[in-house]
Amino acid sequence: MLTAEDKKLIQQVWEKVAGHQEDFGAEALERMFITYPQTKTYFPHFDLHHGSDQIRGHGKKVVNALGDAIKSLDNLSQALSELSNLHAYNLRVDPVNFKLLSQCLQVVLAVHLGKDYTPEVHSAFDKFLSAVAATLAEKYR
Ligand code: ZNH
Repeated sequence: MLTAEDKKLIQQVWEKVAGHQEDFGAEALERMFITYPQTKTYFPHFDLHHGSDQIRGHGKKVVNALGDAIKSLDNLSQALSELSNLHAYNLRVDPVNFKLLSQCLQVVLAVHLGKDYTPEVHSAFDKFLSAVAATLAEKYR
């Protein structure tokens, strides 16, 4: 569960992400594809070369979706309902992959936010990304 303090930290950190959605998203995806190559199998239709338009475009969508979720931290299920349907019924992404992308997102935030990515922020973000992953996976059966 996210505490009131966690929610505050997440919202504060997100102000620093503003303007970098595409860069951060693309970097997280590239890290995921290189570190966990099995994740590439979900994107056979993408050009996975460094800096490709598809990676940048998709990275931006993912980070913006997280930004929308951050506006609804008290109601993640509702905020992510459509994405949850998409991942469960259409994309059928194995939920283990959500953890892998979350890891990569954390590394990107740590690299770019430096000392602002305190252990408290890390902990809050870890809980948030776990909650997002749980929500995206809740319709699987
Ligand atoms: Zn996902 C899609 C988000 C994870 C795979 N995604 C997507 C989108 C979004 C997202 C927003 C778009 C939609 C539309 O267009 O409508 N994701 C997300 C998030 C997360 C995720 C937030 C977490 C955090 N995914 C994921 C993973 C994977 C995936 C892990 C694997 C590995 N997705 C995917 C795919 C798609 C998506 C494949 C489709 C793409 C295209 O474009 O085709």
